[in-house]
Amino acid sequence: MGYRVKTVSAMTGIPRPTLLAWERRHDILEPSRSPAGYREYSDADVAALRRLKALVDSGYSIGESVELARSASPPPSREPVRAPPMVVAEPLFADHGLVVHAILRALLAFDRATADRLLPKLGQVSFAVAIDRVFVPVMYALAEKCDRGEVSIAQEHFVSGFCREHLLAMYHELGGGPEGGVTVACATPSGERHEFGLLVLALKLALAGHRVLWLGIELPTADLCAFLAAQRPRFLCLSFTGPIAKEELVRFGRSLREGAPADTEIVFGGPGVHDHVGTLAEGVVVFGTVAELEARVGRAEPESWRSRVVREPRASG
Ligand code: B12
Repeated sequence: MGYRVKTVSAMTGIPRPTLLAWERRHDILEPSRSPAGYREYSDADVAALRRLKALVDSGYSIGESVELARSASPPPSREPVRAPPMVVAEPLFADHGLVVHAILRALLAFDRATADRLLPKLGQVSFAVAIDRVFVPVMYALAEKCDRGEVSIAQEHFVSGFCREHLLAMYHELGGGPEGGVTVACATPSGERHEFGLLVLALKLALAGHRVLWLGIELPTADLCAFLAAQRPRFLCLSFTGPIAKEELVRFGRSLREGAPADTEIVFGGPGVHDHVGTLAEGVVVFGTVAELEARVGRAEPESWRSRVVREPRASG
């Protein structure tokens, strides 16, 4: 025994005519019929309709929602399925997992058009949500596939290039964060081309109101030192993905320290230096997480205040 259309409409919040139109036009469900010919919906049908409704509420057209649900779900079983207990209210964008899966799937097939079509809906969520719930999960899902040897180099470049492009567009839109905030320069050292983690970090700092100078990848040490001496940022953040021995890291930290102004804190982080978390030398520290770094930068005094203190003439006595 299943649910009648009126009940399903009340359970899902989809008006009866809309539900019947979706069913007719998009071939989404095939409810069974009672002996008297009435439609009868199963728990699985109700669950599927709820997912579609959540996607439509998030801004997708019904056609896109159906495409998303199809690309992310296993083929529907003909057997009646016991659905999980009902959830009364679906939070907005509840189905971001579907979006992540569908975007990755499209990109792995080099189908940028579909991935782009799915992304504009992100206009409805904040940058922070887009980073944490879409781009980072897409990259972690790619990383897992990479580690299992399931993706080609071309696929890896295509997916990471797509994410990088969108994150850099966010950085551009934020203007690198407000003038007068604590200045944080971000780069990777020579030989390190992985920049995605650093980009995430840079965006989070800019979103938190700090001033981020994005220097990009593979900065030679001498150029970094010249930059630090001239620009005097409050923090320099370097990201390491490839592993590096502690002694070498300490040596590198010290050489940067010698070339940097005394009030620039040097911060290292990333998977390559996770084993060395802690203070490496005076003014050189390895942080394990972006949150720790955010907390540290948050405690530093704003640049505008610092420059006032430095530049304001002293009252003569
Ligand atoms: C994407 C990718 C690439 C892209 C990078 C694109 C780009 N523009 O960034 C490209 C194609 C360029 C690339 C190249 C290579 N890659 Co690669 N790559 C990856 C992949 C799939 C994902 C990495 C990623 O972006 N992760 C997602 C981010 C969000 O995570 P994350 O970096 O850890 O960052 C988080 C934290 O660590 C932290 N964090 C990061 N930095 C910092 C800094 C500070 C200060 C703080 C506080 C925190 C912090 O914040 C982030 C958010 O939480 C990984 C797979 C894997 N398992 O990781 C391989 C992987 C990292 N690559 C690997 C290798 C070997 C290479 C190559 C050498 C391959 C080759 N033979 O050419 C090259 C060259 C690398 C080089 N010279 O630097 C290996 C590294 C193995 C190792 N331990 O050395 C991995 C693990 C793949 C594997 N299983 O073999 N790669």
